[in-house]
Amino acid sequence: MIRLFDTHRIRKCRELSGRLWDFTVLDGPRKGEKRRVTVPSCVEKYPGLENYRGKMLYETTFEARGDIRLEFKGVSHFAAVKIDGQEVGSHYGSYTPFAVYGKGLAYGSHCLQVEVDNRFLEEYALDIPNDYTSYGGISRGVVLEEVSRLHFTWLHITPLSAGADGWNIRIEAEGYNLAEEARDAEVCVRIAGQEYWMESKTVSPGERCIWSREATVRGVRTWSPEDPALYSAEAQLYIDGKAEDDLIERIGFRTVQVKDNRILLNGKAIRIKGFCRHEDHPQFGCALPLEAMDSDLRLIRDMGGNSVRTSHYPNDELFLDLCDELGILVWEENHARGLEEADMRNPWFEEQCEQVIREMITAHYNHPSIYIWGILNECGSETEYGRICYSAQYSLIRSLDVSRPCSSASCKFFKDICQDLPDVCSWNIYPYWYDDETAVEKLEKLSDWLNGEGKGAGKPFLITEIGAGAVYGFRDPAKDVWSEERQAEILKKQLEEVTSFAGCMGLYIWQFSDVRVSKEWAMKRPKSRNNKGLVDEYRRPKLAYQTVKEIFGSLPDYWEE
Ligand code: ADA
Repeated sequence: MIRLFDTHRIRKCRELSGRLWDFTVLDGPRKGEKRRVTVPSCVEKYPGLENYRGKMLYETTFEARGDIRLEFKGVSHFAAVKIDGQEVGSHYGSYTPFAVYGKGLAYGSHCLQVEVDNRFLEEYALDIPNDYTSYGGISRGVVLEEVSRLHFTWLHITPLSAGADGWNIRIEAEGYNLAEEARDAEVCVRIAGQEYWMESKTVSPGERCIWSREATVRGVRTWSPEDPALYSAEAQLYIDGKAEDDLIERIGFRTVQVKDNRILLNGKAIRIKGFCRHEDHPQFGCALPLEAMDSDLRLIRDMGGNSVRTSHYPNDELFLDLCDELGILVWEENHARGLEEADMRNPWFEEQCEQVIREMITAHYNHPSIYIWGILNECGSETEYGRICYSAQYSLIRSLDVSRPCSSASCKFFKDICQDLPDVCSWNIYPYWYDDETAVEKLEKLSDWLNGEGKGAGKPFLITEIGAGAVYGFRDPAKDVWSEERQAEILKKQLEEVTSFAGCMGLYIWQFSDVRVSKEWAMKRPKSRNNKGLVDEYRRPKLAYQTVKEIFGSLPDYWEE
């Protein structure tokens, strides 16, 4: 399954995932071994390849004719794609979609080959041994589309404001012309039974062209966590009066603003009760099926959560579709965890970060659940070189989307020199776990500093990580380190202190579930897991689950006026 709604009525599409592909190991002692594997999936889930790092080949066949567009929702982490033996494109970046084209295919069966590489190499700057697992494989869906020569590549709807006549929006659509000659086209977008025509444009060969206008949509409900009302926006592209192509997006009408130290959702100050979540499961690696994603969200809801932080990379669109439907707010971030100045100086680093940001925002723009863009978790924000990267990436975000604030989770405290750059100041803190300072002491010091030398005055303040570890099933009256009792006790103190600190707009608990870590991290992590989950890797609740449920359950979703 690719999305929770149909994205086309006119364009012929089918899913190439959700079935078995041929798989060949290309490196290591099992080189040459062949198997049949499901796509999407992760190589680490194929018996005997649990620790595989290397190249691998995925192959399948498809029937099509003419021009095709293949969209890969996520390949971890490098993909080189061939159609009938011809290379048609390549892509680095596990967590964002990309498309390749096959032009003028003859009627019949065609061979698709995807060579995937999950090695840690200098040219893959964002993937290093880390406190989570960078899995390998075609880990998200694959779609085959038979496209007309001039076709849509994206459609963005920006809700601007709710007025007396309805919601004021901006509509933007991009078309791409594969033809050798120019094409004249008109675009019409239909939302909630209303039609919005855009001016006719001539699109030159090989050109990408953007249609844009503002409009008012009448009679629609506002999207909110309490009433996550969704609507389709259907764009059609007309050539000589005939609809040749279409693109359907699902949208919600809501605004996000930052004002007077608060984050306003539809004008009301939202209180974040959130969880950081990795895409990780012992049975599926990062390729969680829909049902497992949904059940994670149900647990988050059960604990009283109203938000998820997609630490530390953009998430599967199916997960975001679920959040849209369930009214769960999302902090979505680019792919980078703990990359210090030396990592940021990798010649590929900045370009690859910017590519993730561009692909993430282009693909996920319409999700009403995403209320903030995050970048560079715990990277080198205390260094001059780091500041150049932070600054460039915030500028890029603002050039692509002015309708959401942006932020970055920092652990650099008083050394951080980047807090004047984001819209929201966000901190990862672990009181009573990594140090003995109380949460209140930390928050007071940080907030005083931000209001002065730290240059974050007037901005909302969020805790983006807080938590403690426990090994599931280790019960211990002495409350020793890694016991469930200790984790529950620490979480209670942390949450009570943070939620009673009026200057803090909310918090994200680190983390929803235990996750597998790279072997280089295993000595610091019992069972080779980051054990700060409120549920273990199989989603079995630890004692702290109930503690969090009681505290989150007693707090309203909005701050009083
Ligand atoms: C950091 C980091 C997380 C995780 C956490 C921990 O704050 O952002 O990815 O590693 O620490 O468990 O220590």
